[in-house]
Amino acid sequence: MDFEYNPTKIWSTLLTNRGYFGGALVLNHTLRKTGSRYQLKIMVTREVEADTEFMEAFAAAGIPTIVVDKIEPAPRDGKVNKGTWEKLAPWGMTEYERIVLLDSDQIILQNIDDMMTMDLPSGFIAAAHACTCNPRKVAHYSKDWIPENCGFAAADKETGEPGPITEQSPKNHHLLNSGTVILQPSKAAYDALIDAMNTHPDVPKMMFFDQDLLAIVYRNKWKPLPYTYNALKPMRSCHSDLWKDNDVKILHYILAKPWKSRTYGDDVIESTHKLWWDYYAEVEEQWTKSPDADKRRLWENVVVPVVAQE
Ligand SMILES: [Mn+2]
Repeated sequence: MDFEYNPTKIWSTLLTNRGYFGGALVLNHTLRKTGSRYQLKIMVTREVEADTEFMEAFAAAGIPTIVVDKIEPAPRDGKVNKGTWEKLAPWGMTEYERIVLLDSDQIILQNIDDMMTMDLPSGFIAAAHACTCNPRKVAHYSKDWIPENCGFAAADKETGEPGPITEQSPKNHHLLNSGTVILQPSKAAYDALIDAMNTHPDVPKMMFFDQDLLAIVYRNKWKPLPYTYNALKPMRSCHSDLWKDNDVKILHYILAKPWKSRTYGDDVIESTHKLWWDYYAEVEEQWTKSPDADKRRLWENVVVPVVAQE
């Protein structure tokens, strides 16, 4: 390594089990490949920490881990809405000046280090809108998830810049996707989030957990990022007038995960899986041709079982 990573600013993603590990390796690979000066540290749950072989695989990958305690809302009527609430943990990591949360089903196509220095008002987060077009007509999504109400409908088709969020905006314009989030940790911000998680009346019916909570707590306090920082793969079709392949910095494989199948459709959306598999092949080569027998064993035991082999 000919440089030291900036110790005060990191990329982070959450893993709760082995299932997304192939994704996380490809994410890390693409961060390195696009020359980031910042390090990815993976948040792992206590369950992951107890999986010795899995933890060996992180070490073999050269990816530091941060163990996070369980985070879940207080029970309401005896029921707990279980979900990815540990994605809120970084707000409490005040040893860092800035953390950029990424999802392990994302890949980085262009250097994104500008996210580490991008201007962010105190008390704000930055994220891209949620796409509420619901092109697949997922039945349990809200009835007002139709293209006319989507936040990306207000984006500038030429520049890709998001439209302003105002009180006149349709209510979906206040929704964000938490696959990419820029945040500045602070005890007060963390406490406010945890308090909202434990007390806000909407929490029991939240389908997207941290994402839904962030949209409420940070309403009018989040800076919309261009779609290029969190390009949701279906948008290549439902926002084809906005999407430019060459502008995409972060591609987000929401819904069907590329690692679940080596075959995929040749349509506008699923054909994006080829990119993931191309980068995966590079990671595979590094591990399977490694002189380190332990690394080759870990590949077989930890990665191969969670990535489609045909
Ligand atoms: Mn995701």
